[in-house]
Amino acid sequence: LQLTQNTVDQIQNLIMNSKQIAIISHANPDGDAIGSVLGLHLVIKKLHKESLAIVPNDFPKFLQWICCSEEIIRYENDSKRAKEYLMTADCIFCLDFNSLDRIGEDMKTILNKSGATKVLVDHHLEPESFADVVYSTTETSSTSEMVFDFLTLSQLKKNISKEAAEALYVGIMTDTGSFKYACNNPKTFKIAAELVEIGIDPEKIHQKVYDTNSENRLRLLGFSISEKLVVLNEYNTAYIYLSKKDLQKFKFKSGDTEGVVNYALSIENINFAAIFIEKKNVVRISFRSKGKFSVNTFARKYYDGGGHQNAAGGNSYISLKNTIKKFEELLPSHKNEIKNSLV
Ligand SMILES: [Mn+2]
Repeated sequence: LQLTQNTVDQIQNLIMNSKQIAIISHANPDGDAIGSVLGLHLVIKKLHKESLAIVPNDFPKFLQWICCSEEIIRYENDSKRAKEYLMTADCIFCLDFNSLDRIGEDMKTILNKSGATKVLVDHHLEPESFADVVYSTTETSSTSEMVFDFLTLSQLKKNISKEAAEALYVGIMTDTGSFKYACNNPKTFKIAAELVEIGIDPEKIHQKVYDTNSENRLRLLGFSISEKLVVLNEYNTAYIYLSKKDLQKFKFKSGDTEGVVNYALSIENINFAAIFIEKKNVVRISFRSKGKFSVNTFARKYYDGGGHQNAAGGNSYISLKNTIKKFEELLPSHKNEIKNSLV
């Protein structure tokens, strides 16, 4: 499922020959979801083609400065318009997700009903086979990088404006934790350099994404580390847990817990980290690891989730307390794997 010239041509033909193009991404969109969607959306708009970007629900404020982000439809708030568009679209780009479960029940139903040609561009492991054209690889930093890849190999590259380049840079920057992980490939840096050549200002983008903490968010981070961090040295594991009450106390907004789990992983000799966040009817869990220990496998096996080898997510439908209890009970059987993850 690597990118071949044939796939590139297919994608280019779809863009050029479609009257109505939809671009969608996963629920709780992150920087790469919004960055890849807007990067492609801006290129298609520049071609004077009709494009509508749709995501299941709201996305954080630190992504809302990106050009045309105000045009993105949240399915949750505007389902009628989104539904109509998806049903009549010629082509739907599905960016940055490997399973239709990631877009929610309602959007999933519409996507299955729509007669549009579906194109999947994604860097998660084991993609479901719902798309007609697939560009899937894990050998990349991000979906934004993959969008740049196929635009570069097509004749559409010249349509990447400074604004589109900014969007794609946000995706690459956020999915690599500012070039900290998932960027061992020189190509990622070459693309970043090309985006700078197009005219983006990386320093400004970094500030806009990372230096926009609310006071509440920063205090929630402090609280998470000082009060809600559990370190299990015996298992080279650390986790943070936040209850609904904790979140309310700090007036939680979507995106506020983004990256918090990485602080648990940053402890010396900790190879496995998790954060448990109590939501309405579910405990959302994010996993991170250093080295070989696959949190993708772990999340798939126990938490109806998945993602990447070193970053994955899942859900638990029992109480927060029992979720943590169950998690701690799983650790002994993975003790050596976690311990030797970096060996
Ligand atoms: Mn991504």
